[in-house]
Amino acid sequence: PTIPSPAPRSSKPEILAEEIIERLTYRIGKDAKVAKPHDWLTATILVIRDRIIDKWMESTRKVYATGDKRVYYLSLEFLIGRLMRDAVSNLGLMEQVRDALASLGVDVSVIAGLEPDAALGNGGLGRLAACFMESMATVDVPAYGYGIRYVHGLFRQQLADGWQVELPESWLAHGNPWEFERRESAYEIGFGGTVDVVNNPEGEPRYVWKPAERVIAAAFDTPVVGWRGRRVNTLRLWSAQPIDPILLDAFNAGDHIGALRESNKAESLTRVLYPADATPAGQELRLRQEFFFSSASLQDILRRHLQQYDDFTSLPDKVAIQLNDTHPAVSIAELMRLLCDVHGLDFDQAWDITRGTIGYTNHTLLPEALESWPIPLFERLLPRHMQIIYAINAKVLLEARKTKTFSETEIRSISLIEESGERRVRMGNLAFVGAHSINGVSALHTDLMKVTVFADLHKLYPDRINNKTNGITPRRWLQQCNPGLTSLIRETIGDDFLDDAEKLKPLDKFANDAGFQEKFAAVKRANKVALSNLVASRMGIKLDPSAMFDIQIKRIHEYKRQLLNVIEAVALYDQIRSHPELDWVPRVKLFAGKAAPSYHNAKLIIKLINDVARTINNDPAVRGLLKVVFVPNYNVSLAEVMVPAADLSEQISTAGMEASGTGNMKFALNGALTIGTLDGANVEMRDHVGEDNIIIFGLRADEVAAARGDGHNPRAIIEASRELSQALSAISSGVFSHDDRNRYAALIEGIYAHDWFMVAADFDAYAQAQRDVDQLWTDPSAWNAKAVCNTARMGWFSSDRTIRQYAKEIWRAG
Ligand code: DL6
Repeated sequence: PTIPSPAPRSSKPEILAEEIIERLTYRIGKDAKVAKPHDWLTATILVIRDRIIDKWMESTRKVYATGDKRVYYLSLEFLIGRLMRDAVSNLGLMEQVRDALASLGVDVSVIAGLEPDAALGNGGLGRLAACFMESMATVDVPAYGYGIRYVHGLFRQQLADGWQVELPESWLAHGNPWEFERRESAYEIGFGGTVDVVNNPEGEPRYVWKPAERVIAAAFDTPVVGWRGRRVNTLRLWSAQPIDPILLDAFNAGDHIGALRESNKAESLTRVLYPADATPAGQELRLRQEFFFSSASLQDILRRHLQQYDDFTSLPDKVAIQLNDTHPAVSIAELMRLLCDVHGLDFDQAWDITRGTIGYTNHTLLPEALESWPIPLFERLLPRHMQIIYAINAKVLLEARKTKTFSETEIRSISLIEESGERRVRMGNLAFVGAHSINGVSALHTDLMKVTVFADLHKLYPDRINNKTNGITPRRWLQQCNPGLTSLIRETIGDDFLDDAEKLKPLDKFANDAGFQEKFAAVKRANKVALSNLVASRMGIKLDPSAMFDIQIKRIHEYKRQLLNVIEAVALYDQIRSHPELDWVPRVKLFAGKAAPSYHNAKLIIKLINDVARTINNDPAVRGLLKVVFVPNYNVSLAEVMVPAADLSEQISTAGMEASGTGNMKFALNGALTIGTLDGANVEMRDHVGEDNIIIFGLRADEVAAARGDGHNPRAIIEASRELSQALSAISSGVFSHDDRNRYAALIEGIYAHDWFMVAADFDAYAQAQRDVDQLWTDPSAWNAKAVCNTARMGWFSSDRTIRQYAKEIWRAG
């Protein structure tokens, strides 16, 4: 039969309003007279969702019809945040939805604020995946994101007496109107068990894995709509379900708890997101999560491929799989298993297909962040995969030896198996050898990859490492979070930049235009007032919007050096008290970010910021010239308020340690000046915005490496800097911690003893750079000119550009 398509939907406010009432009544079962704000939110989302679905189906049909290559982005994290404003804005329905709701007596901004933040990620890596999803839809790449539907995303952070306390986050508690469960896309995932060998007279023996345990991976799909609704892609998140929801025999025998044991065990697989971003979780459950979502995604990908094509020879031409870090690296062994054991390909053919299909993105050089698994654990959980990894390793090592150019030390570093100490599988090496492309996320990071972690693998496969500098979606990080600035830019240079962020460039001409500067500053001030209101209502702290808002928001890490920032605050506090006669620039230092629950020093740094804040904010001698504020529970929605309100953006990592950073890009796009080291993407930001429009200080990556090798003497440096030694001794002697004078002694002793993160080494340069910033602030016209240049010149950092590069140079898709 010919099935008619639904009629196109009108976007007139009165029709939207009618539909909202219809959903409220028939889908939610509420009378408009008694509906609560969350009911209005759900009804509105359902109406928007319907408009997305039409385009979603169109996009899916199109790729079947054209045979275009599909891209699969495998990531354990998607930090997507709220979706409603994103979807409405990308569909171009902002005003219509606002008017429709207003006609029903509902304020869109009130209900939008009720949407839970989907915090299915820790930080940069997860947020990048979310920006990429939106950009892939925008630039018309047919793509699927694959990840885990965690019941509990990243923990909620509360402060108790200045200490971080972690509380569970439950974004799904009241349902999720965006998602669709796909009962037909469910796969069995095995763990443990044994491997049988079946001899095959015609070729290689066949291996049959007989897992001891099985769970079901069930698919939940969320549509991701690109700019102007051009294309809608799918974010498919897997949820673990038991094969038997209840063991009835056990239940009938009276073992009511035991009857649910299997079910609980299965569901626990996808219950929580691991809350550490730079240290591998190292626990069995994490490896289970990694395999669970990799296997489900690959089974789904192969099934879809076979629906359209006869065999897998065309896989590299029709499918690109991108591994977001090593978390999905076990996919390489699983794809080999599926191709060889399930679909009967021989090993070498499967290996060529696997490598032709897979790409790997590395996001960190921190040695402690590189994943590896103890062999006994890996072998017990994934016995067939362990065999495959040994076979791959043999192949790679043979290839290396054949060249006769590798020493035994280099061969050991290429090996997929760590042999010193406990034997472990190195997931970075597995990802490297199983991928045709290995990319870093900024130019500096990519260069360092070639000479550090992957030096020997790079020597063996010199054409594989390439760079794809990160980007951010300008829809969320300019248009939606900063509507004031967006309107001002539109009225000044027209609308071209909405479709191509590099078309922000013409704004440059207005950098020194007094009239434009005035409007630009007024927008910034309004954003600062909004942030001040948020801080006042959440924390009861009053901020002065005419002070400089100096903001550092990101995960708390020693290498990101929030400690350097707070030590400088202490030094400045001393200076203000010692020289009350000077014209100090009023500053508010704002911090926000979460620490991994097991990261002792990171949690101590949060406490230190809060201790310092209490002392400074309550000292009348400071006369409000300096305030320090730690805003709790940093998440995407909070960033959307803080980023547009910043005057100064702190990007001060130890050079060589931040792979890229993406917060740095968000701030600069919104007209903040960056104070930063030559690290990660700061280097390319300096090239784009111009060195007069960014404040760079401190050691470079090669100088850090040299200092570490050369016996850096922090004690001598500290003794030579009066400001630094006074600040450090104030902190370590308990000036800010009367209740526990020794609280910070060990933290500060680390700076004297080894200063691994170069806090002492960079302090004087940082403090001087801050005084230069103060000087600049006293000339508002010069400041604003630089701020405007930042906005005008940041278009290149759009994730649309990044995705186009991935599509052209890695995926050959789109
Ligand atoms: O590539 C996205 C993001 C980078 O911008 C950050 O510089 C980098 O730290 C982060 N990496 C991770 C993984 N582990 N660590 N650390 O989150 O990726």
